[in-house]
Amino acid sequence: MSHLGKIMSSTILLVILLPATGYTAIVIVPDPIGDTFGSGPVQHDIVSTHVTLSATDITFEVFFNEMIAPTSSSSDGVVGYIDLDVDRSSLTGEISHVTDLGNAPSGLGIEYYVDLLSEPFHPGFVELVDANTNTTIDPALPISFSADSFSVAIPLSSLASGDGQVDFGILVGTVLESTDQSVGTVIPEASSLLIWSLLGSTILVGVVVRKVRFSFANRN
Ligand SMILES: [Ca+2]
Ligand SMILES: [Ca+2]
Repeated sequence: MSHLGKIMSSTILLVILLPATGYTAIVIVPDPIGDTFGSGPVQHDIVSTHVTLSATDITFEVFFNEMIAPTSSSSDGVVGYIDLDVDRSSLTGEISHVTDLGNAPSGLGIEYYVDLLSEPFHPGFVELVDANTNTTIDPALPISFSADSFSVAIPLSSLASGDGQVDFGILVGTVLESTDQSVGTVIPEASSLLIWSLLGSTILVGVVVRKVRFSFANRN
């Protein structure tokens, strides 16, 4: 498939749709190709992360530069974490997996994470974990795989903030090592050029394209 993230390298695209009830925000966070930092023969390389926020769920779809598979069906399958900083404060929550196991600090203080390492224990499902207590609060979030992506939907009712406006970090790799990471947010910053409207049935009302730069300094 074609990745919008490939086309729009180094940009974030935010599209706001306003249906008659509720809303949907789609955030696309591109990631450079060839920026993996592992040393093994298989380097899972994130191309982009698409986050869809609806009235009931926040869905993460992560696209790769190569064919992938779940770890339940391949020894080279994708493992990793989706880190969630639901109050958007690094002062609360726990250190993120991106900071702990990646190649650059995330600046996140995470309250929850999705654990892809749990997928082999119940193929097709992953666990949502409370980062503060390290206890599983949802043992069966469905995860779907395409040839080059995976997708997980998290019910907002499972998160303390409930609005789904979060900072997030994606850390991926193999069972041997971490290989790539990406960090983003699902709400626009104050400086963003957001055109906002409260018109009725589903209308495209705003597009924000904001230049971003990612830094991947090696850990010491
Ligand atoms: Ca990448
Ligand atoms: Ca936090």
